[in-house]
Amino acid sequence: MKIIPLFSALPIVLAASACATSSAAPTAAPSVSAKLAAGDGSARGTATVTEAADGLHVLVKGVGLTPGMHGVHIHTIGTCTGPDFTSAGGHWNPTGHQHGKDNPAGMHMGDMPNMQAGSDGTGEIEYVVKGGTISDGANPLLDADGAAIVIHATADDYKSDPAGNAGGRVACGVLSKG
Ligand SMILES: [Cu+2]
Repeated sequence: MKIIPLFSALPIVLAASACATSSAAPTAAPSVSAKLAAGDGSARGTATVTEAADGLHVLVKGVGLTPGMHGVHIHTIGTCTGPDFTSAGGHWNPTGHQHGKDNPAGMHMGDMPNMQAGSDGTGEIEYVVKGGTISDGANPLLDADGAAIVIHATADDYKSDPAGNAGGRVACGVLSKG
């Protein structure tokens, strides 16, 4: 009777060690992340950008936001100086288009869907920037001056050049590796 627990435990140990070995082997996909903050330095969430075959997979999680819709973009300079965050420049636009998916002359590569913040101040968007790369290719996200994620006070109308009439910049985070 005492030997049965030993035999039943053995396959679990073997399976666990095989798992640990295989998960360490593949190279991780290139990714960068940002901690978002308001002009007064308080936390406003996080962003991660992971490169895949179809482009950049962007996940932005907001906290402490005013309930309602907020424009969210990738801005072209990785500098977040409060309180207005104009230091982050305009939208990431390596292809030289106007703003917005509903603009016939659009859109910027940094244009993304609005985030709906709930009554608890949290919201989330997931979006794929098709054809985007982090460090490789002709138009990498992290060029010499980097890039930032910005959340705006109000909704992006998806067509007004250059910034969708989305109001002030209420949160900013510099994208960086690790
Ligand atoms: Cu913006």
